[in-house]
Amino acid sequence: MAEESAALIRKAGGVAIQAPSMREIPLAENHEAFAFAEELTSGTYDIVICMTGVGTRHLFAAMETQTPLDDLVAAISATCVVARGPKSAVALRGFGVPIAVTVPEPNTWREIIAAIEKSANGRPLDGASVALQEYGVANTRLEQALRERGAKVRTVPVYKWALPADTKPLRDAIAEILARTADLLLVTSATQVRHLLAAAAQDGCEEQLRHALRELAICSIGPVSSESLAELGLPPDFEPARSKLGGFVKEVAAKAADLVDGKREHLRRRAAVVEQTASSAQAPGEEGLNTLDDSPFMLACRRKPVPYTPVWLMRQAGRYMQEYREVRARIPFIELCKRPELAAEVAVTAQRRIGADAAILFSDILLIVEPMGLGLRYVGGEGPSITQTVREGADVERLREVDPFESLAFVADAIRTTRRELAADIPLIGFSGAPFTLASYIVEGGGSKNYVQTKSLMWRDPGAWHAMMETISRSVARYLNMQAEAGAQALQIFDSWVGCLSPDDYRRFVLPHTKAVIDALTPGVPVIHFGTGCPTLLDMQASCGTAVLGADHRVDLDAAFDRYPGIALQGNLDPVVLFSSPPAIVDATARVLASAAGRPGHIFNLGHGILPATPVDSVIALVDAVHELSAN
Ligand code: 1CP
Repeated sequence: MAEESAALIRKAGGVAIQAPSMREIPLAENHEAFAFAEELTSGTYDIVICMTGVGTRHLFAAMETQTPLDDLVAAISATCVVARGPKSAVALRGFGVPIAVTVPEPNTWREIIAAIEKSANGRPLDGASVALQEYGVANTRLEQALRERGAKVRTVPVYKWALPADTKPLRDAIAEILARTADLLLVTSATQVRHLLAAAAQDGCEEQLRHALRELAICSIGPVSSESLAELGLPPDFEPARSKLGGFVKEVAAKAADLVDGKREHLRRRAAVVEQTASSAQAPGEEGLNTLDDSPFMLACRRKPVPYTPVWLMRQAGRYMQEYREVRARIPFIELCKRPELAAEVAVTAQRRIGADAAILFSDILLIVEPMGLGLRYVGGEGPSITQTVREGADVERLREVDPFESLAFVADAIRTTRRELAADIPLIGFSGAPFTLASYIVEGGGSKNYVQTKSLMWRDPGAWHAMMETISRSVARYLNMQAEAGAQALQIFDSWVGCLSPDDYRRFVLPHTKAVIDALTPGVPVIHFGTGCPTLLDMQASCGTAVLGADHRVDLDAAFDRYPGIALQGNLDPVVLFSSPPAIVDATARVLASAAGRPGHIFNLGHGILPATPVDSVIALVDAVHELSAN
């Protein structure tokens, strides 16, 4: 419909840059499908997993160009056929294929594995030969889970669309977008945008293109492409009332000026906020009140006077809270992190319930290890467990640097959703693990007591250690910048386990990397550098260029304020105080506030996260006490 769309745009007074981005792959070119058909009819497979309805139909259509449909249906019916969801089930039934296993909601790899293992008609996975139909996205997690259980897996990637044979018009369009000559992007299918990004990636300019695209007013024809755009980190600015091409272009034309102005205004305001935070010279309220920027938490990050001491608590959304446990009873932890609307609900509910002055993104520091090429599981809903750990130099080489826009887009989405649902004056904190704490998980494979593997690698092979830390640091910096861009007002770096190191080892093996991360972060977005159990490292942590330093309960807050005059401090009530009694909680809170002595730049927090057995009433009492005792 390129010509028709261009004509409509011109008719409405616009200039159309036409860039065909999709080529239909003829059915007869699907060689993967033919190879699969041959194996299928010769009885190679025990189990066939159909992931999507469209993909299943497309696979059959392609195979049918070479093999009679009856033979295909007979061959697949002789295997244990698994339908991932209702759509693939409908497609399979359409061909008359009996389904041995149907997978319950939410249809993730976990349910697929569990359904196969539970099914009476199912075959054991150990030693089974499994074919996995793919369409659009690879299912690495499922593939890995099948292999871990002893299955032989063959993926059958069958696609309908490829990049056009001639990509010159697409590349020309990319050049125009990069040169900022375009104002609006009209999207009628998400595949177009995927291909646009893929073409840019081939030319090594994907990141620049993403930046430029965020400056355009993005118009999406309907909810399906809007959802995919949001997943790609490019949420649309406009969607028409009806998903019809003519009406779409007409509505965009009518609103074009407003859309473009609105986007420019949004970018201008963002830049102003960043600048204002960076300079921190301006008194609040001078240039119109910015509720977020003038919230007590943000003022404290910049060491400005506050009406009362802001407080939030590490792990404020967690197992100590009934509301959280209810959500968790239904949904595995990783799924919860990957579903933006649920992650937002959990984060916002916790902030409101306890009355905290900031919310923290609901996620986990370990999600970044999956796109690095490692496996991640939370065993028994508790401690994390990582497979394919790094133990030596050769392992470091296969550690992948993360493109967060690609593989952690759900985090950006969770930030946008949470930001939308939070009150206008409640800042949202994004976060990541610090390079050392992440390295400790990547090497040990989980939590650790003595960090034997981590320290051994560090001392035995400093070259491999630094290479690993560099890969992690670059990934962390990009990840945090993505979070800031998605709408996080501040960024916390958790170095939870760094206290196991001597000052000399910290200086040699960790400090340069953490500093590199902080140096690479978007200027003007305050960074909170947190460690625990590491009072002897505090000077070096303070030297990394952070706006806010985490101080745990082992630190004398009064002395720390004097020692780091240019830095805000966050802390530092012992989390175990919350198990004592209401008067004892108030007393301990008053003591922490007294050691801060009303100096600007104090953010009240615990020394470490809220423990799971903490009574929620104690947490609420603590927040109230901070507000009441510190109010001017
Ligand atoms: O409100 C919030 O703070 C929730 C968001 C959040 C954050 C900031 C979670 C959810 N995890 C984290 C950070 C995190 N994760 C850290 C740094 C903070 C700290 O030092 O406490 C660390 C070390 C992790 C790793 C991790 N994830 C652990 C520790 C295990 C160990 O001993 O190595 C655990 C238990 C998790 C799982 C997890 N993460 C978050 C929650 C709510 C949970 C529990 C999962 C469940 O519901 O069962």
